Amino acid sequence: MSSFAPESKGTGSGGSDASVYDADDAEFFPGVKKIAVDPSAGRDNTLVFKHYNPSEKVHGRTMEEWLRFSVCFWHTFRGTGADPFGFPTLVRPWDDGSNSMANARRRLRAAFEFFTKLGVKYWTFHDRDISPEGATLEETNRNLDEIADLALKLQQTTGVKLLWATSNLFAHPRYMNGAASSPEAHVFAYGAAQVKKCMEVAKRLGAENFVFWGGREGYHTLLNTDIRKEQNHMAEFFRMAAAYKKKIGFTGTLLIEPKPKEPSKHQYDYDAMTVIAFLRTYGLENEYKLNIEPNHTTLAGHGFEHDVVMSSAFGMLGSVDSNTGSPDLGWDTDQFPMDLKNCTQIMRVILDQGGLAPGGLNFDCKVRRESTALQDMFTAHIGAMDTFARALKVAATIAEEKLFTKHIEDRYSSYSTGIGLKIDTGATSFEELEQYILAHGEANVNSGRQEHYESMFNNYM
Ligand code: XUL
Ligand code: CO
Repeated sequence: MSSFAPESKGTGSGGSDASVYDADDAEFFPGVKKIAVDPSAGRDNTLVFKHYNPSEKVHGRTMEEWLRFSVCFWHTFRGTGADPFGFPTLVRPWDDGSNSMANARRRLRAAFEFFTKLGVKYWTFHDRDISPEGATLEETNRNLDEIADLALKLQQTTGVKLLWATSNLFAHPRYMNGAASSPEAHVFAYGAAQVKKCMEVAKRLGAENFVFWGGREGYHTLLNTDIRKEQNHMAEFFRMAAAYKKKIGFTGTLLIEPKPKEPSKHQYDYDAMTVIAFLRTYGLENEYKLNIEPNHTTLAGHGFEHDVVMSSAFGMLGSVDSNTGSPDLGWDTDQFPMDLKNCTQIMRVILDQGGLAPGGLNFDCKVRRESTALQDMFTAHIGAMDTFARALKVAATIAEEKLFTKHIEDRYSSYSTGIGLKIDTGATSFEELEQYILAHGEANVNSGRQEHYESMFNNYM
């Protein structure tokens, strides 16, 4: 099972001899074959799929079609385990820690070997994660083009596709006060130039979506901030991005990813309903959908599935950054989703809306800084994929049995006839409703039966 030695010891194996991985036939995960499907494997074998079988049909489609898993490059191939209190712990043998193009190439080749062995069909990246920023925009763009050439080649040879690309508009010091919401026009222009290039690269790589996460689009103090001006500028930025998409014939869906805080104290794209209201305020609701990340949803004080449910209800769910926070910590821990009930709630929504394509389930997750072995990268993804495969099956049973549908229909049945139907179809008035109450008197309110619904949900687990 564990053929990863000596890397499986974890820290300390990276660095100086990274160049051995420059050879064309270099193997980054020696000894790991394509992860197998083996439901009968022992419970302590966490390096096989026990539930996820890509070609297995559930509810009319294959698991692969429903789940559309994607690995994110930034956590899995750029994550170092560094935190505000400690140095990097995740030292990968092919990564010499430098900003060189050679290192960027090695990381990318390692990533595609990982995607292939894991058996996912999609990946996602930030422009600055895959290729280093240069001294000028020209140099930066040249670096990105060169790495994109390699990415295209690797995509073609492996069949792995790009779920989405995004621009990192938050790490460089120029973006410390925001990008599209920066108080300085020069910074706004820099962000626009960066997104323009990234969208061109996304198009070249056949990206099915393009994401905007407003890393520092928000404020730290209202004392120095003109919030209406900043949001007007953000809307202008989004308007230009949509126009440029059409101009170059990029067909991917544009997605905005809500998050309430971190790194800014308050971020403008607070949660799903805030973003939907923003898009409608500025007439952009037909150009964008949402990329929902449950850890962001819980940071906003909502339940895990809340924003997935809300955005889907309004026809705005585009994709999911499927991760989780730690229920007992109040920050963005980006953990792998391993909770069957939570994942079932997400899959119920995806089934109900008929799928997530062209979006997918992107693992915007990082292994813990203490999970230092190379096999932890595999185990983490396999565990989350298996959880979602089980969740898909449970959600399919719930959908097929229609018990929840029937119970909810019953709960709202008073809107199917008489005065209820008139309310439901917008065919009545305050005067008529007053007459109704004068004729019928007090309402007889039914039990909400929350515990009944919770027990019913438990019965499916
Ligand atoms: C940050 C986050 C980002 C976006 C892409 O919390 O989720 O990684 O998904 O920029
Ligand atoms: Co995310």
